[in-house]
Amino acid sequence: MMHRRSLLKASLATLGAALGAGPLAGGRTAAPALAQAGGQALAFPPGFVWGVSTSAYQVEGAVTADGRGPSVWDTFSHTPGRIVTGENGDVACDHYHRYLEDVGLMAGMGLNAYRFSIAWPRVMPTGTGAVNAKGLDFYDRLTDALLARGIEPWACLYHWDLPQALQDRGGWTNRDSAGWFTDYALAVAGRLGDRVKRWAMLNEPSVVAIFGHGTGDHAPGLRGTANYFAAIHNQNRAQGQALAALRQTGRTDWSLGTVLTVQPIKAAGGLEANRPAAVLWDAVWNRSCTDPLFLGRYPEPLEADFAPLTKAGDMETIRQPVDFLGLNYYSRLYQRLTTDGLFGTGFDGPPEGTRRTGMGWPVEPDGLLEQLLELRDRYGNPPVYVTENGADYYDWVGPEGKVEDGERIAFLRAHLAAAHQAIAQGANLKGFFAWTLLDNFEWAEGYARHFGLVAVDRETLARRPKASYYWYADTVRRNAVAV
Ligand code: GCO
Repeated sequence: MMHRRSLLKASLATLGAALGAGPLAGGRTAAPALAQAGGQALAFPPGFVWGVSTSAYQVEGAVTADGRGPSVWDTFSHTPGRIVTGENGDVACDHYHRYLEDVGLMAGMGLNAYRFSIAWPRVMPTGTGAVNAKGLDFYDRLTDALLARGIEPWACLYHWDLPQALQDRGGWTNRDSAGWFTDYALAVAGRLGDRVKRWAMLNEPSVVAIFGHGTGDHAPGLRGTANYFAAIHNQNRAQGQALAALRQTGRTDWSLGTVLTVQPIKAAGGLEANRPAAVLWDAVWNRSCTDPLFLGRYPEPLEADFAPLTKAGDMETIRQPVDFLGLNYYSRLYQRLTTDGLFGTGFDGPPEGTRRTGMGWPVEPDGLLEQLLELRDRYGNPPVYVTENGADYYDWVGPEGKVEDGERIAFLRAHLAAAHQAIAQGANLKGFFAWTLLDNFEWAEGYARHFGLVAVDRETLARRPKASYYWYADTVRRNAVAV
């Protein structure tokens, strides 16, 4: 590990010098000269969408402002022992008050899209019933600010911050949740839909089900497979019901989709003995969401478990046409058999020699290619946007006070090259959103993890663009990645 770090540090100095990252001079950034290692630039198709993604609880802060109600993440992060660092999202990046500066940072990169999430507890403080107009006003202001800078708003309706009042009624384990979500979705789209055209229903329902309801590592901290199955099925139903309801409004200028985490799952150590663990985990993590949405059925290993939860008409509700699929890709997942895992399987490491991010996640850009081709082949090649890809690294501050995050640049460059290759092989990939704009509240890890293109000083909340910010701006400007 030490060895790898120091090697990278050396190569960083070279890269940093080549980048010559300059200060952010209001408005669009003057693109620094890019290192042309091989001198080759991989061009993306015209109209390729370039953006960044964030989520409400991770950046907004202002958790009691303008009538916002508590969410499960407020409760969870304020429960001792739940967050590794003992921190919470009360302040986060204060994006709620600093959104104009943040939109300026995005404009400085020349982005044409911003994926953010809407906090349900701002819009409906207790989850159902009357709309809190002041809460929606924030997204109204944000939308207008984005459009004024030529950035298309991509709104995700749910990124994990369920109103606590709904959790008190069973949350996603309650079948009524599909109706609650649909009413909320209609209220939001009704207010913003004259300007927001891109709507994603959920973010990573399988992660909510696995870590929030199965292992208890995320809010609301429930455990056990029964909670997992209920949370998957009801989120799938909520997603389908809301998609259908939004479509029934007859708005033809809306593009409706959802965001899933889909990662290739492999048997740890390449061992035959671990193959059943990989097959099962593929069903638990990926296919419990993708198969019902695109194929109208649950994956074979879990069919019998979902059967008692599935009422007449459910699968028709869940199987909805989508105008796009948002793919969040980070790395392959390696699974082994173990007696103490949620499903008798557990996470294992990648093959020896695989590089890792600060978070310990494998760096596997070829896994993105593999995943995009699987979506092409298994699900009829739907229009896909990579809605999250990025990495946590320890950020070096160079001699001139610049954040020299060459590892993040290398990570993104390699993944964009893989994305380019996937398009060349016929994958229907239409855009890429880096995770993420700002260093932010990384769930159970608190603020210890840094995925941002922009650093945020935890004392002053001052924003400082990293080298990756300037590199991404240059990539966006060229509509091509230099490799
Ligand atoms: C997720 C979420 C993001 C995370 C990011 C890094 O995938 O977990 O969508 O909110 O912060 O993925 O872990």
